[in-house]
Amino acid sequence: MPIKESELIINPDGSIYHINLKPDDIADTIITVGDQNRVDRVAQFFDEVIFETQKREFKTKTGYYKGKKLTVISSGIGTDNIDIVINELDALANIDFKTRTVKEEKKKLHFVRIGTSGSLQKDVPVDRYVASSGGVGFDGLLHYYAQGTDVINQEITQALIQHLQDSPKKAEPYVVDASQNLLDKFKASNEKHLHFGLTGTNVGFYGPQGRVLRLPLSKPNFIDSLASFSYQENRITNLEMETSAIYGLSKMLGHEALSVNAIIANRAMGTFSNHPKDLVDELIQFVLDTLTQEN
Ligand code: R1P
Repeated sequence: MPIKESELIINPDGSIYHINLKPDDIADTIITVGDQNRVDRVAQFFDEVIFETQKREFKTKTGYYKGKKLTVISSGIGTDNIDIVINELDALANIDFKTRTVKEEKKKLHFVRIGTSGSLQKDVPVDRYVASSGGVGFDGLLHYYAQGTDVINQEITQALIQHLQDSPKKAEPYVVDASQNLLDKFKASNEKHLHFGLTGTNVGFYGPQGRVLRLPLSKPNFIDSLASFSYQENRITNLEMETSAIYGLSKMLGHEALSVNAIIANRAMGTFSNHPKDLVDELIQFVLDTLTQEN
């Protein structure tokens, strides 16, 4: 049965609804960034850019870095945008737009998020990087998909639920592991500024990440409880707003994903980086070189 026009929305020029891309516009390795200006900061390192477009916050450039074809796309902020970006990129790779049917042979995409994030741990200071061994989602996204429960790391999820006795309503967490292949590649880099840990993802920047400006929190201890969680060698190192959804959707769709974040704030110390832009540029260069490294 063809997928209905209301579900798979194709623009008159043959591109998919929100991200405005056609199947041939993307590489198999796709870098996602939150900030649309970061697309240019990634593409400045490319040897050549062969395609670019933008619609809303979704800006894309495809090109070559050291002979490897890469796409970089901005998602904007939040897991709601990630639902759009990952589903639409997968559709470009795995749905035949002419027949509106899922292709027999599936293509595996490799997603690498280059983001910014706040550390929860004193020993993961600002100006370091964290590669997420898992995404800890408080965003609820995976609960809407039938395969959600299949891709969740139940052991860590249950340990975390037990640990978080008093968390905000409707914030039942889920934990999804990173792609082991990509994680191993980054471990092999032996980069001294790179830490590994679970990354918490939540639906807001202020209350949901325990920040108070004028509005008090319903559960003031929530962030401290995240910081004090440990299960075997796992602990939550940092918080941001996309990783859990990227990991969950990628796993359900058969893709690989890794999220690497520049630590620009340390919540435990109350500090913020003096040079966040340079830090992100250094992280971009590191990620590009690691992705093009032969094993
Ligand atoms: C919040 O300031 C935004 O920055 C972080 C958060 O996840 C959120 O998207 O990541 P990016 O710098 O990739 O956008």
